Amino acid sequence: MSILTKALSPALTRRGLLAAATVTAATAAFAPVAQASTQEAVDVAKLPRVKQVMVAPPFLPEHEQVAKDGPKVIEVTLTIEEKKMVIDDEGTELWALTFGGSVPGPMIVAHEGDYVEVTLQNLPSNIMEHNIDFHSATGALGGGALTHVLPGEQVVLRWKATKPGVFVYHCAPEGIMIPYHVVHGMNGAVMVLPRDGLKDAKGKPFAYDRAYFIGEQDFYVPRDEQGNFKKYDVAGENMSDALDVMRTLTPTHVVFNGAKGALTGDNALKAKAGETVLFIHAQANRDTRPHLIGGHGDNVWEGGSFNDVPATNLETWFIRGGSAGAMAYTFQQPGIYAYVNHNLIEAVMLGATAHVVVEGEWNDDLMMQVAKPGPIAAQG
Ligand SMILES: [Cu+2]
Repeated sequence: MSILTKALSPALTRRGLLAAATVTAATAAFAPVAQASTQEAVDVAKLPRVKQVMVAPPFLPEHEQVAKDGPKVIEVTLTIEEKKMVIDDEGTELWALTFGGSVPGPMIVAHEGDYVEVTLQNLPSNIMEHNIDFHSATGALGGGALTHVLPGEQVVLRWKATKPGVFVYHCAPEGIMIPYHVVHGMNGAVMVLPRDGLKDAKGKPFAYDRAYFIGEQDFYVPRDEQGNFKKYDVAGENMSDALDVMRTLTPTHVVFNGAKGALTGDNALKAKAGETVLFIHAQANRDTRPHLIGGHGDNVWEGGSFNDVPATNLETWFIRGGSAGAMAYTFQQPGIYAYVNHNLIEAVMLGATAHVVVEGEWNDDLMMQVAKPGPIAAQG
């Protein structure tokens, strides 16, 4: 605690105390576990339980697109880790606040009608108090008030997946800590599939061959007097500097999956011509406009709801800050495609670019270089 007291702002330490009070108050006032309806508790107790192993984005946990059986309880463990990360190719450091050690946190996949039972663990080595707000859940604060955990604690929250779609989850402790935690990486996504799988715009069953989770993240890294990005020794030490940068609403980095270059080069996404790929794009804080350079948004669940008919043939689509959306494209031509935030300043200068390397046989009918670059031909 002495490190904590020295390193962090008084507001932060006070939060720890407030948090304890909040948990107690919430437990006393709502007694959420004890007061769950008996009928519901019995029903849920009879359901089969499965553990879903979390995997780091851009990958998704193993899942079925069409549910084979009835509703189940999906057990998930999210371990909160405050972790120093390098967020660009210039060695810029950030003490990220993470679910599962990655930015974004891992994707959780369920089917409509399933119950998601989350064990949220706050590692003893962490400094801060955290919680989780599931946009996919129904109930006050998305579970936020029921999930405050101090370092060394865990809590178990269960919510029913009533709405099919893709949704953000994020930490939301209280006040200024909400944006601070979110823009230090503390967010992820949930996909709730309809039990009978996705449908296209005509209502026909729709399946994907691969799915990738792209979490876009805006970072606000403080600079020193020389203009260089500052480094800190512990999580939270940048608090007052970072709040100043956040107030400008101008991010220093806008990246996919935690760092500039996290999804390019050796880490590029992969696909084959003929495959249908689902791209789930989440942004917990800020609007964005994904675009696949060389492809199209064949089917786009732009607002994220799988109850809604997907938009089709979009050139660029829009993800509202605080939401996730899904786009499916069937690749027709091999090559490297860039998947970008089509604010190209953010894509190229701030980092929001991914690459998709597509294998297959080139189709001259779709595109060919008719003449190589050479001198401008004399005008006849
Ligand atoms: Cu947090």
